[in-house]
Amino acid sequence: MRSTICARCRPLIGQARRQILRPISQQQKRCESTSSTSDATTNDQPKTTEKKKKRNVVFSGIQPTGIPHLGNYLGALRQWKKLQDDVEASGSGDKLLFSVVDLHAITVPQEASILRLRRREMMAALLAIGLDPEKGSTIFFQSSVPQHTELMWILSCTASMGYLGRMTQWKSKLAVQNHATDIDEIAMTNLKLGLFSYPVLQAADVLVHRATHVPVGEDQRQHLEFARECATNFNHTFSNILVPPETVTTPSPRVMSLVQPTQKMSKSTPNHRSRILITSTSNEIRQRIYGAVTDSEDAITYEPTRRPGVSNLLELLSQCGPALADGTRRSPEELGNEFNGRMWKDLKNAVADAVVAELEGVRERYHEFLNRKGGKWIDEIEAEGAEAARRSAEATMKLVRYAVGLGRKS
Ligand code: AQP
Repeated sequence: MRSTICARCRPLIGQARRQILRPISQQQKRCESTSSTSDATTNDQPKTTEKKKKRNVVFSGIQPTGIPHLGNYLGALRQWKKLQDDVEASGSGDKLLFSVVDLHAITVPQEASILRLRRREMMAALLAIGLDPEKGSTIFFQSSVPQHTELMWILSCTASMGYLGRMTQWKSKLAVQNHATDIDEIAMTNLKLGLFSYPVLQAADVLVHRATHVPVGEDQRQHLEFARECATNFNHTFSNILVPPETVTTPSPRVMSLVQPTQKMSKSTPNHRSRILITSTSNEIRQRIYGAVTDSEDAITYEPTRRPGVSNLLELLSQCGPALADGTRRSPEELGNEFNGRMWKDLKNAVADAVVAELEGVRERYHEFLNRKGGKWIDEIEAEGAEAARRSAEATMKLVRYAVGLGRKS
C-alpha cells in the first residue's frame, strides 16, 4: 500500500508523540505492576519469560453512521493515525485495534441497505486517513468478532442498572433531561434495551482485547469509567483477568456544528451544511466555512461560551493551521488576538485554506480504496483484521469462560 503520510502531516507526528504517547509511557509502569494479565502479546502467544516487555494495547471505535466529519477526524481519527506513526517509528510493538462499531450503530434505527454501505464507507475512510494494517493497525467490524457480544452478556450479569441509568448518552439520544429522575412512561417505552446497555457493550469492546489505553473524546469519559468498574467487578468476583483501561483524551476540543455552534458537529444531524466531511471537495469545504454561523459583533475574539461560532472557527484554525517549528500549535486565543480588527472574510479564508490543506488527498484515496479490485479489497482488509481481532479476543474469552464456569481450562 502506498504511503499516505502527506508532507503537511509530518511535522505533527512529533507533536502527537508528546501529547498522546507521553501519558501512555508514563502509565505503562502502573499497568505492568497492577495487572498480571495486561500483556496482550502473551494473550495469544506462550509466555517465554516473566521479564518480557509488556506491550500497550490501544482500542478505539467509530460508528458507521456516515462518512466521518471534521470533528471525528480531529477528535479521534487523526490521533489514531498518529499513534500508528509512533508505534511504527518507535518499534514498540504496541498493539493497535480500531473497530467500526456497527453493533453500536444499531442502538438507534438503521436501514439495512444503508448500514451495509456505511460500514464499507467507514473502512475506506479509515484507510484513506492513513490507517494501514501493514503498519500495525488492526481494523475490523465489531460484528465480525462475536466475542465482543459474548463478553457483553457476561458483564451484563453483574452490571448495575442504577449505574447505567445515570449515564447521559441514552438520555441525550432520547432528548431526556440529564438531571431527570422520574423518567416518564413514554420515554421508558421509547428507550430500547440496546441503547440503555450500550456502555456494557462498549466496556466489552475494550476489555475483550485487554486494552490498556483507550483514546476517546471527553464525552466518552463516563463510559470508560464504567468499563473500569466492569473490569474491577469481574476481577473481584471471578479472577484477575480483565484490565481496567486508561483513558487517553485527545488534545483536540469538540468541533461544533457550523450552523448551530452550540451543538457538536455530528454525522447524523440532518442538515448537511452543519458539517465538513473528510471527503468534501475543496469547494464544499470553502462553502461550508464561508456559510458558518457566527454572530453580529464586528470584532474577532475567542470566547467559547459567549461566542461559540467564531470560537469554533478559531479552534479549527488552531487545529488545522501549520504547526510551529517546535511542533506545538498556535492557541485559538492567540489567533483571536491576531485576527481581531481584521475582516471576517480574512478569518474564514484562513480557516478554509487550513482545512483544505489538512484534508488534502483524503477524498481521492477514499474513492480509490472503495473501488479497488471492484470493491473486494475493502472486504479482504476487513477479513484479515477480523481474524486478528478474533484471535486477540478469543485469548481473553478462554480465560473468562473458565473463570465464570462456562468452559474448560485450556
Ligand atoms: N464534534 C466532534 N468533535 C470532536 N470529536 C468528535 N467525535 C464525534 N463528534 C465529535 C469523536 O469521534 C469519535 C467517533 O465517534 P462515533 O461516531 O463513534 O460517535 P459520536 O460521538 O456519536 O459521533 P457523531 O459524529 O456524533 O455520530 P452520530 O451522529 O452517529 O451520533 C469519538 O471518539 C467521538 O468522541
